[in-house]
Amino acid sequence: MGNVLIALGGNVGDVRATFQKAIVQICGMAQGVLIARSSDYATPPWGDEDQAPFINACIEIETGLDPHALLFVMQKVEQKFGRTRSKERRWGPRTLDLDMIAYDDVSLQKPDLTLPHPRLFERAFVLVPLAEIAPDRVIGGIRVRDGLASVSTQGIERLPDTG
Ligand code: A4P
Ligand code: MG
Repeated sequence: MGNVLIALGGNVGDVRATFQKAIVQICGMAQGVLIARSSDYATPPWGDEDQAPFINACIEIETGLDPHALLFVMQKVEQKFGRTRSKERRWGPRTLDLDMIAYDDVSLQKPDLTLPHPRLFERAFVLVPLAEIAPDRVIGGIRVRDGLASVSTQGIERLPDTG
């Protein structure tokens, strides 16, 4: 079984409801078990700042799939929730974005999959939820809590549980 950290993001539609359904789908399709789920956070848009705020969260799962098979599942789930990559701009608005942050300690540089995720430590919107569920995890030589301490978390707000 592989232990995997996945970041979720979106800023179109009822994103929190989408996250709930997407997590169920990922676990079902990935022969997976949900180990941990962060809170949802409202986050200022990063990269392309001219768009609505995002909601972000992170999950930890265990899966019987290898990294590429899991990426395929994640892309299927993105599509299911209305994501059409051809109509999007880079870093622009989207219903659901799923990024594989880390898969065990696998290090991989393929055209379609880089592990760990190369922009993790630039992104407070990933580090804040990740630090909630895996503060002591070391990814690419950096402890998550130390990575978080070196970025600005301005404007990021934890959302109350929906129950
Ligand atoms: N790919 C390579 N490695 C991975 C990996 N580890 N996990 C490839 C997932 N995919 C990986 O993905 C482009 C390609 O990356 C995929 O085909 C896959 O084979 P994409 O989701 O279309 O990515 P993108 O939008 O072009 O770029 P990138 O850097 O992945 O950006 P994001 O993270 O998807 O950016 N601001 C806030 N506050 N919160 C957000 O969630 N998200 C974005 C979107 C911009 N600003 C944001 C947020
Ligand atoms: Mg992405």
